[in-house]
Amino acid sequence: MGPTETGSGSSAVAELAEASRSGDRRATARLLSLVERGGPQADEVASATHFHVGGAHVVGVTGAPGSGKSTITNSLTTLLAEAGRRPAVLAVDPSSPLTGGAILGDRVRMNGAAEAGVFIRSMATRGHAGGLALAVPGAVRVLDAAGFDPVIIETVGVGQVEVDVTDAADTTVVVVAPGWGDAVQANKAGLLEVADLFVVNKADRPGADDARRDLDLMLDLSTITGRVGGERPSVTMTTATEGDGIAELAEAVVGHLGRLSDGEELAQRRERRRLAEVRAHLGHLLEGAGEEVLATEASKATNPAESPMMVARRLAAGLLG
Ligand SMILES: Nc1nc2c(ncn2[C@@H]2O[C@H](COP(=O)(O)OP(=O)(O)OP(=O)(O)O)[C@@H](O)[C@H]2O)c(=O)[nH]1
Ligand SMILES: [Mg+2]
Repeated sequence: MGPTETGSGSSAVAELAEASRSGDRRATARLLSLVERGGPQADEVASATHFHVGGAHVVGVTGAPGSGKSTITNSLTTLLAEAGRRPAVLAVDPSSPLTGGAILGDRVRMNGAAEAGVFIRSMATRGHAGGLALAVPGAVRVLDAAGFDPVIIETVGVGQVEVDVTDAADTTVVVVAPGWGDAVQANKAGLLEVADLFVVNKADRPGADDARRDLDLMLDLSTITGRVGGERPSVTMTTATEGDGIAELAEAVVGHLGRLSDGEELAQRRERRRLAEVRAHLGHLLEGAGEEVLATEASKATNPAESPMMVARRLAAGLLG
């Protein structure tokens, strides 16, 4: 921990936040480290960045392991950077411990984007106090306040996690590839419900057309009609390694934000996002308070004269009263 981090507390964080806003990428990286660690300093970062968010377009990219999310994110953000945007990438790895830091594969896959000036950060969230639900919105806020737009969150679709990430994004892109991660798998993983846009990647591989057909069929048959006023999610075919289809994907992503902004949908989604974050904080605070009460009243909690439920009720009433 550097001197500015341990020094005068919130003013040091405020200084970092100001430096980050004026384009100091090292300051941004340090703020992200504080968010990643969690605890009181993460709260300070939240306070220092909250009023400076500029409403970056937050795009979640999720899908099965190896489907090509990083390669797509690399090409997409390179394209956007070359078009004058200031993209940032948050590669979230829910399975690695905190000390994991940079994810090597992602780094290699995103070399091009880094060269084009895209800000790239890997974040491991296993062991994070409060978990993904707290760390991701905090990190997105830092990047938004630093002036990055869009902010792309890449997450491996390993279960509940990608649904949590959906909570943090304006636009959710689900990547499927021929073979594992095809439409049926995506359906099983609940990804059909969270997708605003689909990408069938590895279009150069045999089976890509089948994957697209399956996906189209499933989208047509399903009662799920997408989330923008009943809009059916579009399907873009890409060969990310060649950059094929990436311009169409960029158009679809930008177009989706446009449609969200036309109506109430964007505001509603952001309200839901805020609510989800408040809920996560509330849960975390209550959990912490509960542990504290238990630590001091453990003897009462183990008293067999009361049922565990009764003890919990009584302790909760004390907490909330
Ligand atoms: N043939 C082909 N291979 C691709 C394509 N896109 C990505 N790949 C390859 O697929 C492998 C996985 O790509 P990644 O971009 O790392 O996939 P990912 O979804 O980010 O993977 P995880 O983050 O590990 O879940 C790499 O070897 C890529 O080079 C494509 O369009 N065609
Ligand atoms: Mg990846």
